[in-house]
Amino acid sequence: MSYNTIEFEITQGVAVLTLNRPESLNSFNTEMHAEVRDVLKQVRKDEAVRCLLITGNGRGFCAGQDLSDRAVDPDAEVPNLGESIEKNYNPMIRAIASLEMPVICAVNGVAAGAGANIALACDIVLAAKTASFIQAFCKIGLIPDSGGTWTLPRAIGFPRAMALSLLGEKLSAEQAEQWGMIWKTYEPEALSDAALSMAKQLATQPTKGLALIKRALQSSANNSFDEQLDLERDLQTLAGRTDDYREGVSAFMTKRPPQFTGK
Ligand code: T3D
Repeated sequence: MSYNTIEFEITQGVAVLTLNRPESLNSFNTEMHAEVRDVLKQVRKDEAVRCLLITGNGRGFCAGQDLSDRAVDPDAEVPNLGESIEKNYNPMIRAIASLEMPVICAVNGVAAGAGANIALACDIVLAAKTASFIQAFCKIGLIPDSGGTWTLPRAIGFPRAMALSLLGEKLSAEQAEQWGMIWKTYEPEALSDAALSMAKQLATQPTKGLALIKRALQSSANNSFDEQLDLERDLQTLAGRTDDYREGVSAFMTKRPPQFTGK
């Protein structure tokens, strides 16, 4: 299927989704929402895909909602933003967070509004040293969405999350790395290769086990210590039944590199 607002390809077990509306810093219009939704469904269904990489074309990663899609005429009907969140943003964020494989985000430039929080919904965030993150919502009278009020305080702590959300200040990628909000920064020209090489490497790993790690860590935010111990027991039971666990142990015992199938 061909797309107008994104690029999508699958190579060596890696699905690469590139936001492609560079003239508006890859902000989301209705068409882009539909195309991203379609791709996320495909990735979920396709057993050959074992890692998803999300990035953007041009000088921005994503500037959130395309504001030119919103009524500016004072006489026009006010859009129901809750409906837009329910229909577009929440399903996208849930789809990314619950994908049973690692999701890497390569933030190639500014990530503002929902764009910043889409990155935070991914499992590993890499960024160009020149990139930045802006909780831009407050500048137009909105609140951070796309999971930002959940992910941001957990990533960098309440005081920093509150100040960034109330001030809408630009956070440089290097500062975000120092704060532990993202994994690593790269020289801009090195980002794409580094992200793809990490994605390809992850796509050769025990995908089911990685998905269970993701679930365990995500659940830890709401569980008590006791509940988390029980969850670890249950998820380890599942991990121990995978082909890749048997392969991992067998490869270790026979001193050969493992050949994981993701099953
Ligand atoms: O509405 C709902 O459905 C609810 C959900 C909301 C989710 C949200 O994401 S709300 C937040 C929306 N996003 C923003 O408020 C960010 C708006 N953009 C900016 O503040 C700035 O563009 C940036 C700080 C991101 C980058 O600034 P700068 O100076 O590097 O670039 P620029 O010149 O502002 O933008 C370049 C072009 O992209 C420009 O177009 P032009 O003048 O060259 O034709 C600009 O209008 C366009 N652009 C940037 N962001 C958006 C956009 N066009 C439409 N929507 C945008 N969000």
